[in-house]
Amino acid sequence: MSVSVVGHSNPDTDSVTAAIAYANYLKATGTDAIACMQISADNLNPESKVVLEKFGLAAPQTMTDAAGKDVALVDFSDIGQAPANIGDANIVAIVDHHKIGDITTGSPIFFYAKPVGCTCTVLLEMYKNNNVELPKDIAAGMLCAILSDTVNFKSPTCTDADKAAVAELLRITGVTDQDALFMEMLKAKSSVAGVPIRDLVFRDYKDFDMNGKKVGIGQIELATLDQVADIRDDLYKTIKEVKAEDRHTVLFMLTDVVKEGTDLMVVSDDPAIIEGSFNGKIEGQSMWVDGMMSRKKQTVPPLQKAFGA
Ligand SMILES: [Mn+2]
Repeated sequence: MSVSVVGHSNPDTDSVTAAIAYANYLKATGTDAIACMQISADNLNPESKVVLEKFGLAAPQTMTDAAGKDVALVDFSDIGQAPANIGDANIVAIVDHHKIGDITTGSPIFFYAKPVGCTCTVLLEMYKNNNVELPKDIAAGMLCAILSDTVNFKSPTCTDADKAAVAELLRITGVTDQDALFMEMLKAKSSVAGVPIRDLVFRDYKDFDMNGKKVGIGQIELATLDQVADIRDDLYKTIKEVKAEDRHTVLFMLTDVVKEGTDLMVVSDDPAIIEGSFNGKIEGQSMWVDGMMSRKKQTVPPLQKAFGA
């Protein structure tokens, strides 16, 4: 049985290209493998679509049920992000760059994780350490994944290892303009044209329990805030509705990747606690937070502290 290599649910470019890159690695080292993802190709996010098309990579095969399969996980190790029936699968390997999740195994497996910005950075190291030939098209996919996960090196999750991996992948692929490639991906990713407002709010959204208060935080990354100028009022109206459902606070991060900051839309029972968390003043619908790029690293921790969670 070949190994199905699969990334997390609602896959991003790292989960898609890491599945392709690790499946190729396994095949090159004598284990039959297939790249998979938990959605159909039609439902790929716009950024990954552009990446696959641009470099002529085939979309991974759809796999939503892991029962009875040999599987390798990339870019996650949480049951909640796994295909259905992961408990009835035979997990043979995990390659990741997140905190260790709640997946357990009945026997020893290959487990390789590093605190770097992207799974593809870890995979490149594996290719190099084991002298496995890396095809140009797959290298290009890996390059895009690192630029995406690290927001072109601007995310605080980016490490020197990610930068070194990008330098190496630029050399392998012959891509000369890293910033232009990133902007092309960013424009695809941040395109809001024709997207229903509620879908936009929930495209990258998480609820958090902060000391018993439900706090929702959504984020979209933009090449410029002008992209949402026409829909700001509709966005605000929608997050007010989401807040009214049962939440203490809803924040919506309009992150300007070029200016490296976030226009933070705020609807809260206690706006002062939000202002205090980020040392700013809400003017109208939002407050500008200079340098805020990462929900995980920069938005959630100060809030948790302020809420006493
Ligand atoms: Mn990742």
